[in-house]
Amino acid sequence: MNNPLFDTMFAPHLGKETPFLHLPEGGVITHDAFLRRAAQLAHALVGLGVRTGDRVAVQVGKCPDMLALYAACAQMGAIFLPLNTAYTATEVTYFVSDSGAALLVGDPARADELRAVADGVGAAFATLSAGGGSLSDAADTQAETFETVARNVDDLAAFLYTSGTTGRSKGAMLTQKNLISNAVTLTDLWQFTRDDVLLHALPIFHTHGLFVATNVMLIAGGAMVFMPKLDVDQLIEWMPKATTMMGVPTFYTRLLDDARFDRDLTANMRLFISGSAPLLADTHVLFEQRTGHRILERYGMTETNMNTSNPYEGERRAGTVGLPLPDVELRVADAQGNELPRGETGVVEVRGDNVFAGYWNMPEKTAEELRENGFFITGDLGVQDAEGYVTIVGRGKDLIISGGYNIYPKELELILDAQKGVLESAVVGIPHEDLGEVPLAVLVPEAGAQIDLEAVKTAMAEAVARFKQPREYRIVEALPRNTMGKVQKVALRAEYGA
Ligand code: MLC
Ligand code: AMP
Repeated sequence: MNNPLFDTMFAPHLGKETPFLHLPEGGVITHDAFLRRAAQLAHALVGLGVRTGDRVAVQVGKCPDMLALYAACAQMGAIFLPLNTAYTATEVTYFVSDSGAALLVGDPARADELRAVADGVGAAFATLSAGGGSLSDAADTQAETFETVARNVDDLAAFLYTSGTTGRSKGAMLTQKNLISNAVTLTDLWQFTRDDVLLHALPIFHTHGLFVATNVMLIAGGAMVFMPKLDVDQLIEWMPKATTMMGVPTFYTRLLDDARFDRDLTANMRLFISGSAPLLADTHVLFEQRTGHRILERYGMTETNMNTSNPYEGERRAGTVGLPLPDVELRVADAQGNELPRGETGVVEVRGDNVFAGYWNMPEKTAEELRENGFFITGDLGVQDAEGYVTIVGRGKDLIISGGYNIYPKELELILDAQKGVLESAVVGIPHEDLGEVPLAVLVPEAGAQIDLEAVKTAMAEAVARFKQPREYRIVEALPRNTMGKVQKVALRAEYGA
């Protein structure tokens, strides 16, 4: 194959007038039309000076052209780097600068702010949105075919930034092989075919919405109802015309909160898949009682794509993330990497074609998490039972997952510690009915100082996306510490969690 990613996922659909994207606001984009658009965008990227191997950073709202930009990058061998639309200019500056992106594509509504970001780090800038933008306009007049650039399975296809326990985000480098192998495995395991219609209400800047949902549908040749965001009314309207859905647990709890969501409404559906955060066993049970469907839970992460899945045909066990995928080796190990016997709790490690190539420009971070023998240390604590089912029992890494978005306390603590009057801080996740967890900040004032909480919140809002900002603040005299002097987050969670 010339370009394995493009040739596996996209090229087979050339000339096919079958529906690919159903747009809830009206209209359908066929597979062929989508690919013709991708070719136009590839020409437009070349026109902006983007070359094979360059990073293309994209922070735009979910729209067909953004997805076509992913296909365009694949066809021309550029590295697609999607960014959460909630990120502030400060956050985007870091990603564009750290990745050395050649181009930043931003939303026209934030053009001034984002152009300044690009200018500041020497990247080109263009706009794109559902309503158009300079990149869309440039693409409109281009040829609808593009000569696919030859690539290798080990060439990089995408960067996804993932925050870290040190507070500094790391660019996870994903190769063509990583994406292809996982998508092929999942399509087969979950029995996706060209007859499937997937309800797609996830963002497309993360693994879940982009690589799990979209890549699987591309391999299968099916269609997606391409919704801009989660909207329960829209899901309910489209459910009778769809066959499958993928979502984070919040999708399922919100559907269950709606009386219209029942057995009749889901009669045409064959599969509901959940992941990115723990699905409560209660939600699983309630869902089955209401609809007769057992949610299929799977487990993965940015660096590895998907690692485990409950079976399609066998028993889907509530509270577990299922079995290791057919081509993924999974072991539960101690901190030194010694494999533990089945039934014992330890750190989940995985190895296979799904595992990323390392963190961009961070060889020491890569070496900390990726063993020489190829096993990636997920940082998740798990246990595997005699039949192979894996249960994630906690996290060895200090991480909060809110509505499927990751929040690393360290990133927030560094900001809080730098505020006037703050001696030190700790951020912990507290339970939240809708989002699973949300961050709470505990602040200790310097001796004799007053903390101006409004000023702290303003500084936080300037620095990080809204979803990361602590929902609550507490000011205390001292943080609980163990005898080693380490802050006891367990104690803080116990105190404030209720
Ligand atoms: C939105 N808000 C959130 C939030 N999403 N706050 C905390 N956590 C979140 N996840 C805030 C906004 O800032 C805003 O704040 C308010 O909520 C309303 O915004 P919204 O956009 O209208 O929210 P809503 O549509 O309700 O979004 C919630 C959500 C969404 C859960 C539907 O966050 C979502 O689609 N999450 C999916 C994330 C995902 O795809 N994760 C996969 C990662 S990949 P205010 O104060 O301004 O009102 C991965 C690997 C794997 O983890 O295994 O899949
Ligand atoms: P991310 O870094 O955004 O890719 O998030 C990956 C993390 O999400 C994993 O390391 C897990 O902690 C968590 N995760 C993903 N899927 C599940 C799941 N089904 N159950 C529990 N945790 C999950």
